[in-house]
Amino acid sequence: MLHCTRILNGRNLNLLGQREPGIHGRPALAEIEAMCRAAGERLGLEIECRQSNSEGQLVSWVQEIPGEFAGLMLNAGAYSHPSIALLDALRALKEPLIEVHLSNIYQRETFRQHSYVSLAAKGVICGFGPRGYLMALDALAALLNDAS
Ligand code: CA2
Repeated sequence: MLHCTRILNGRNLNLLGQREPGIHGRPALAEIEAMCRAAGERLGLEIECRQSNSEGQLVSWVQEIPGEFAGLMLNAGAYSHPSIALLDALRALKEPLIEVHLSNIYQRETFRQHSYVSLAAKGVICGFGPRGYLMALDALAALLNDAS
């Protein structure tokens, strides 16, 4: 069974690969998305990837999940830490959400060590760089297969 899965990347993740490779890794977002699509084929997930720097746009894309997608993987970037709007949208979902961060947010500034997204997530993967996206897809595929 093919499960449609949305991958959302938030604020500044379009800059990946351009600066700070020590924190976020070297690959550009397009390369990470390509890795995810390839992994999706192996895992029975049809992947759709989107990125926005706008909180409202991310909220709208989350609101489109019911009826269209089986699950969501989200790296909201800096919106993870302050966005109650995003949390409210995520809490309305019945579909599983996996939160991903490239960096280990618990080793960074205290303001990054709290994520509102986590309150709505089935699980969180952080600190493994781009590989974390693949780990999250693996987890999502297992959850969706268990449920079907
Ligand atoms: O570790 C993560 O994945 C983060 O979500 C990345 C965000 C950061 O604000 C979160 O606290 C943790 C930053 C996204 C990318 O930022 C860049 C900025 C300049 C150059 C390259 C990437």
